[in-house]
Amino acid sequence: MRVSTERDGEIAIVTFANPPVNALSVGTGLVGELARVVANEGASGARAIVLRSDGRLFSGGADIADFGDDPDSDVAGIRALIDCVAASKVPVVAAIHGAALGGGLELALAAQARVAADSAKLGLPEVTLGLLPGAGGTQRLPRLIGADKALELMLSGRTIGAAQAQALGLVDAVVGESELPRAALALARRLADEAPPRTERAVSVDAATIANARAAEAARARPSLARQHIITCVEAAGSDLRDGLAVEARLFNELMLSEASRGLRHAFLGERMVQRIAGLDPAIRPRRLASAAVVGSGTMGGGIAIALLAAGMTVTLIDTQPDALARAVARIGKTFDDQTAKGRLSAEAAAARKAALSTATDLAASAQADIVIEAVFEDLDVKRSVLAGLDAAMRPDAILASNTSTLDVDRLAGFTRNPARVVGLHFFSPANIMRLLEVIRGRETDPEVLATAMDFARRIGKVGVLSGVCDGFIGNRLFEEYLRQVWLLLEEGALPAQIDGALEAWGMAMGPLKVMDLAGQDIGWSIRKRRAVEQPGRPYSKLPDLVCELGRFGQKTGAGFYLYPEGARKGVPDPEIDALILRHSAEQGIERRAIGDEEIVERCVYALVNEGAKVVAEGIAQRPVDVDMVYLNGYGFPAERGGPMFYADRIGLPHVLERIRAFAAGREGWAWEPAPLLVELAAAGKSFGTLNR
Ligand code: T1G
Repeated sequence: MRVSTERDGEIAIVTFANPPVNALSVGTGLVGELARVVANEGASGARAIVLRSDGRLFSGGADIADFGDDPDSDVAGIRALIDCVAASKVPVVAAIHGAALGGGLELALAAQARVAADSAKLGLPEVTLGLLPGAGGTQRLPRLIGADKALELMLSGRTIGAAQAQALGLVDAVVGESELPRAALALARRLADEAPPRTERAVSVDAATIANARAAEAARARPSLARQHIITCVEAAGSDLRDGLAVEARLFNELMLSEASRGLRHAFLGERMVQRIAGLDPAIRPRRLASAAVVGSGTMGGGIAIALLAAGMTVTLIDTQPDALARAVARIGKTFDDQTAKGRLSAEAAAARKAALSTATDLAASAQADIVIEAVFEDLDVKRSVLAGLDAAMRPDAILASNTSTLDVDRLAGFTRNPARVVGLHFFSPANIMRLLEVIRGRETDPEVLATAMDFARRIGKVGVLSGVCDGFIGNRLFEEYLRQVWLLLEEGALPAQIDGALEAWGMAMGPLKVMDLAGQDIGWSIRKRRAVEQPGRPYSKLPDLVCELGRFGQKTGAGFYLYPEGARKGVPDPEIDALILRHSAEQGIERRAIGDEEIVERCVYALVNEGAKVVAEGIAQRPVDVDMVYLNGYGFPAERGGPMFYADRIGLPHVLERIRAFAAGREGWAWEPAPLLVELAAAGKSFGTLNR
């Protein structure tokens, strides 16, 4: 980190730097040093100050990696810096390039004026971290752009461009990036000459605005404490600035220590941590992939093509069935046209994406692609034929990826002459929407191919998580144990609506029975049949098979564990299924009992934790945080709880272990074997987080 100052005549130019995003770090001393330099320049003859930073953006805000358990040590220093800028005896002009976000924008708000490069982005995204702008933003932004617009920006956490910021009155001038230094100096000189009064403007806050915002928040499915507190802070902005700042600081500190914010901050940092491949030679640089071929134009292949086209790649969609290709091309085009209709994508951009798509019916069309992704039917013989054909047709240096979700990537690689270039890319359906992408490392996958695949994941807007080869990789392997508890709970006394209701009330986006009805119960059925052959010793409940044997595969057949009248997407409980479950319990000789929601949640969530500890110990997942990112981005685990492993840390591993042992006395043959890693960490008083490096 570095703070420097230079003079241009009587104007001081103060520059700070803290790569990679100029986070306002208290721990490294940046914030304290910057405050000292600004105060010193203001008191030693400079007639005005230009405040700028080096690097690719002005500042990404407070250093959330720094945050501990003491808000005052983490943010009070930023508030002191911002007070120093606001109280400067000479005018301060903030020169904003790249982005000014969170505390970075709050720093700029304390300046007397702001000049932005035309490419700059500005925003107060704290709410996405379960926080609120805690360094004056809730008080100064309303004074600058009005309470209504300020409230909308802080409640949404969205960023805006420089032009929109100028239209709102958030910045005073917008110039080309190369013009920024000169424009900032000119404005600083003008302010030095005019010496306008440094009074903090007042703002009128309309009571109806506050009341409406509160009502809208209360009506949300999941009201957020952060949003409620932002509304309270904006209400306080109508009073004296000092009082408002005191309200903001108090509510910020409360949020910073909240479980929800801890989980959301873990989710933010974790998404970036999992991009790192432990032990990868730093000299290995990922290749930039510009062209792709996707083989198979079904739901997955079409979704993958949309994701790649949206990332600016050219895509050749290959399928032996011309009518399937035609349907896929129509679906892809409609996806972009719908985005244009909603104002989310310009007509030009939509046209460019559609133009970047071509089709073919022969694998030879993959010859020029940088990467080829097969998304054909999940059958070993079909995969063998397609992979061998691609291996012969592709460029020797091109990457060959399989979208398989259940097959052994090493076995698939064995169908080619060059297994080193084979990697698994397990997309989640719908592939153009779901953010998770499991990158499956084969035994022989070349490290450069891995690095390129992880970088590719980031470039197409996915959260790439590296997984080793095992049945189900990370996500579905844990999901199997989660479902195992669901079947047991149904046999022991719970019913579908109670299980789904308990887990959704806890925060899961969708209950497991609904998930399986949506995905298709037949998918689970075929996996259980395969596993019954491959792993005969593994106990399985017959209950889901009984439902499948009735041809009840879920939404797609109008009935699964729920009924879907007239193809409705929202299922309704079916007394027939309840009766089937009760009959099944009786046939198993199980005396059903009332099961509380808490037990349902503990058994299902701790099943994820326990299996997560096993996949980490086996090296299938690199770190516990990788398991968290899989569940947050692919399985609807509530972000406020940070993921299974983070959640277990927050509960305390000794307690989690104790509860698993209590459940382990369950049914014969279904005993839970607590994961050795969980036992070891609990005994040592450590957390899973200590393994996240
Ligand atoms: N704190 C700590 N580390 C951060 C960070 C931050 N605010 N922002 C980014 N990083 C790290 C990130 O983890 C990654 O680390 C590297 O920087 C590059 O990030 C007082 C309390 C700025 C738009 O919410 O939106 O201010 O993996 O890959 O794609 O009221 O980062 O390299 O080790 O995302 O170019 C509010 C969060 C904080 C903005 C850059 N600010 N950051 O995107 O790079 S709370 C935010 C971003 C606050 C005040 C409150 C983006 C970016 P590593 P990256 P990028």
